[in-house]
Amino acid sequence: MEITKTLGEFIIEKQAEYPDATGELSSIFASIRLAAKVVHREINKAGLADITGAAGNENVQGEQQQKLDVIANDKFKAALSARGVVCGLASEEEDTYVHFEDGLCKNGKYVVLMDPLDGSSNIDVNVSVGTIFSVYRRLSPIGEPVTEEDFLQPGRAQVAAGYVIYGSSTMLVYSTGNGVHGFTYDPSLGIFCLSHPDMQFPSDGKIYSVNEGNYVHFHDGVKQYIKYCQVEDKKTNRPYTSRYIGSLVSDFHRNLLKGGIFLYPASTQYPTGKLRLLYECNPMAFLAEQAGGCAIAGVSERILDIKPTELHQRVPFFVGSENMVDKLERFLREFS
Ligand code: AHM
Ligand code: MG
Repeated sequence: MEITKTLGEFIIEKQAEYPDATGELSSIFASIRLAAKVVHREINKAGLADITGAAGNENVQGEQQQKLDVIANDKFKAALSARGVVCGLASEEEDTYVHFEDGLCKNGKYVVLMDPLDGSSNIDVNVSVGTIFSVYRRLSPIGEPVTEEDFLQPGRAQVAAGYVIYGSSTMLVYSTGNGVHGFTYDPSLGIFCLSHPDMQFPSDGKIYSVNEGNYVHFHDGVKQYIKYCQVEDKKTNRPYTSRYIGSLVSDFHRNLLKGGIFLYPASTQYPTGKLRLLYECNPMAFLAEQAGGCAIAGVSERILDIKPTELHQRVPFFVGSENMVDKLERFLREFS
């Protein structure tokens, strides 16, 4: 890969387009970039845990080995609290939101919500996982402690969102509301390089991603749509291909590049869906819409318009290529 631009250079260049920019958002990206590198390093030696001591066991120094999702949470929290720009964090790994009280942080304008290591059950079997993040401007007055309201904003209010995929390569993909850009990590140089400028969801695709093992638990509209994906029809390129990794970031990333739809519907097991609105669905929906795709929770229910009511709220989640999501929505409407 020819290195044209690093993530740091790209962010500075973008910042220059906004004369009033203070550099605070760039500073948040610097924190995320740094923590992502550390997590990349930890994930890549995860297999060694079996040799050096698995999570929950003691290592040779007599210290407890931490699980990787806890490590990732700690690394991102430390990086984000170090620069005085973020005043609070809500994470899938924390029971409630964290207020960064120290020094400059209380004057920070932003809150960050994240899933530090999504799909972490896949680590033991060497399958890709990801970090998902989302940035909002705080609503509470600067200088005061953050409140839950700062975190319960609709996804539409996101200032930035993105993910890091720890896959065959590690990549950081993000948007600040001006398109979606992807950077591939070169571990030998320790830098993220612009590799996927202005990513666009193909408007159509032929991949559907869903845990079909749960088929019997789905509602009729979803069942009928899955059948539609499987029926042969040359004009519409069906049957579609089924691809499901079980790591949201990886399933989303593949569909973004190739065109497709990801479904995590409500079911009898998960009556309101499994995925978390604030840490998983909102950031992915923001990226999807920025890339010309769609994200809905149901008929006429765009993810980004939902007003959250609790931090760990779950919602049904359908995201992907515009025409595929439209088609699904028609099935949901017809068979509701
Ligand atoms: P996690 O946050 O506990 O890792 O769970 C989220 C993951 C997503 O990455 C993935 O899309 C989904 O759970 C897979 O769930 P299932 O195994 O039920 O198909
Ligand atoms: Mg998760």
